[in-house]
Amino acid sequence: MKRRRTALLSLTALIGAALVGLPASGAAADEVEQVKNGTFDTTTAPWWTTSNVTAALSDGQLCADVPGGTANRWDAAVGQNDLTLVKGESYRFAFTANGSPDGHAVRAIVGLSAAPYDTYFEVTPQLSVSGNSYSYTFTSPVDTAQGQVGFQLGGGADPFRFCMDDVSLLGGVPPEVYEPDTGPRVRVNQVAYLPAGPKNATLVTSATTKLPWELKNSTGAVVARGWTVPRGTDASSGQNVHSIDFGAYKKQGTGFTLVADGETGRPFDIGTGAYEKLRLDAAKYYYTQRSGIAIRDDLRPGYARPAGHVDVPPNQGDSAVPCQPGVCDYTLDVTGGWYDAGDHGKYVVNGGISTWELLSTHERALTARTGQPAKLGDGSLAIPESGNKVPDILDEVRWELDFLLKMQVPDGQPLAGMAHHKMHDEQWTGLPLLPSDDPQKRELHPPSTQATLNLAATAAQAARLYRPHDTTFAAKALAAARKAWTAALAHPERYADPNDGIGGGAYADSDATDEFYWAAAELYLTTGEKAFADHVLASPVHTADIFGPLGYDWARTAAAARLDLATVPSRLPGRDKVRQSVIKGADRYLATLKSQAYGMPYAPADNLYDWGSNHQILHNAVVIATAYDISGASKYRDGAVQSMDYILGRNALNMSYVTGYGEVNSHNQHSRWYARQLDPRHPAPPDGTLAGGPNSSIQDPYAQSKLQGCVGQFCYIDDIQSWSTNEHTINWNSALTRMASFVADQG
Ligand code: 9MR
Repeated sequence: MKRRRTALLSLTALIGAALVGLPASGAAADEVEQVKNGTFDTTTAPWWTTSNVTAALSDGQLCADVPGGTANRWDAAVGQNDLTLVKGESYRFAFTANGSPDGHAVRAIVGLSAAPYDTYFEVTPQLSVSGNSYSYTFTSPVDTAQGQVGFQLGGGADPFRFCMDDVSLLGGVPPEVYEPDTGPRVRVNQVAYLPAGPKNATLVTSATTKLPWELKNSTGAVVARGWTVPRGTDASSGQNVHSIDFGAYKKQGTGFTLVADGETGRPFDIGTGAYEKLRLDAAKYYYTQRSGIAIRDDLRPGYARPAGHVDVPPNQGDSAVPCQPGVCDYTLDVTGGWYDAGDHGKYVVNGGISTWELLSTHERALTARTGQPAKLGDGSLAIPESGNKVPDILDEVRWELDFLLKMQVPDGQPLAGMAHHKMHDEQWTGLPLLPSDDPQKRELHPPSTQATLNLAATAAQAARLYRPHDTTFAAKALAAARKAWTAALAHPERYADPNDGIGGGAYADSDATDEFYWAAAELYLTTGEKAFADHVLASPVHTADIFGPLGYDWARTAAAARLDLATVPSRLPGRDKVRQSVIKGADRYLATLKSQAYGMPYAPADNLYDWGSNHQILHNAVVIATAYDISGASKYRDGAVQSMDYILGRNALNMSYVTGYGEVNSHNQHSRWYARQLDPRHPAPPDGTLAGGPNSSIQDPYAQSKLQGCVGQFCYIDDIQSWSTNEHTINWNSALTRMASFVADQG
């Protein structure tokens, strides 16, 4: 038994298993402990440390004082050498550890103790003061007698104390293979289909010829029947699938089920109500992301929390934030704004696309034939500003815009008018951690051309949309946008450092031509000035084919410009061609959607799902939806509406990626304050929170321990530790808000 498993798994270098909280192992006869003295009862021998680390026994653990100021993780370490590893053998690597103060990480490895110091297994958990147990399974890719277990502790600015106990490397354990529970093989939109809209489903089956299906209402009566269409092997999942089209059925109701091949799919509604609610929930997500303001329980029951990063200890506060050393000698008040995601960072680049997309949701409501501006109007979102006669969606976005404006370099400074790329903690912090409990120093990072142009674009767009409600703010925003534009022209190639990813994300981008195009477009649409039109028309991006397979995002912003130039009224020469280019892009996404047995407008090259693939699917749907707004052709409306099915459950994992929507849905998104999975005193993410979704690169250790070798749609796990597949962010929920709003408008 063991040999067979081992042979199978030697195909991959490592295979992961459960992490925290494994039951004590029922040791089989051939399980052999490789580590000597992992319990530290009387001595720390034979464990070694680097010379800068002092280790000693403390309460039956090994505790090490780790110095600050080292450059690399391995510059401060504790370890044990001379371990024997057998190729193809599966091992369980387990330990308990804690770190004080909170927020430090340990890189725990099993590797080679001599050059070239190969690493066979590694994981980098964040340590907490109270401590955690960790347990992983991996398969050794080599035979060696020079194996090492190492705990690398360096690379941080501040000293900390690290303690560990019960270190074990048990050989001969059966590898644990993660199998997601994907439920019934009939895959549907678990939320709702529109009565007059398309209704499609996917059946996973080994059958290669057509099968009968039945649609049942909530009483179990069959209300429609038909035949499946075999689609062969689906590349995005590796499954043999059929598709089902039950669009001829148009009656409203709840609790429908679809039955095929002896399986009953999860229940769903036919109606529009769910989308009206989703439009609101997706937009309400932003209030609880706010920094610098206490979240009120009367507005969000269960989500109240103190204001984050105001100047109340242990926060160092965002009202006088210095630059990283050597970057500037002033401080800025950068209070407010939204936290980016599950971290406490605030980034102009990602704030920009999110702001644009929410403002565009409002702008579309003003310009599109099916738009209904009152739906996100005053009083719709239960925010502190509700009742002030300004549309709530604009009030919410204003919270971020005010922050973006504060990130502009002040007059008199060398880079005046540019925007700092981002501000965040000096070091990564652990989970859970309320914004108000974050003790880290906060820093401004260098200004970048892209951030400056994000500011120019969104402030310019804001100027035209807030003008009817607040002329003073509109004028202030436009002045800031112009200033940013001028500064970007003067500094066209100041890019964020791709290695600046400690304590916050890098959001690095080495091409600003799309951001120049976007900012020029927004400035033109707001002012009508020829200089901006000239820049738009002269930009190579203006006529480039920008609607590629991945979809637009924070780094690729040309579509923001193109969609606005196509829909916001203007006298731009050649505007018809711009509109045609959107239709052409939509045709391509429609063709992709039709070719996919799961019916989504997404087929990335080599089936490599990108970080945040769910929002890219929604963004491709936005292009299709915009083609409908431009042309009125129903095929675009139907394509855009159908794209929601994938997000809401018609996918290989048979789950809705929106918290609170669908019978099985993502609800453990990576977050420092919606950390219910780690501590039930915290809430889960609020209803309407979108998970990032399948990400083929699985950058986080948790996903790596579970999903090695995953195919496309399977590269996702609903666990709080999986920050690369299961985070939530302001730029992903803006895509959801935009699409939920469109679909609700089609009711
Ligand atoms: O969404 C971002 C993705 O496109 C990048 O490849 C990745 C690495 O820079 O960062 C992602 O954004 C994260 C950001 O860096 C920090 N806050 C959370 C964001 C979502 O995971």
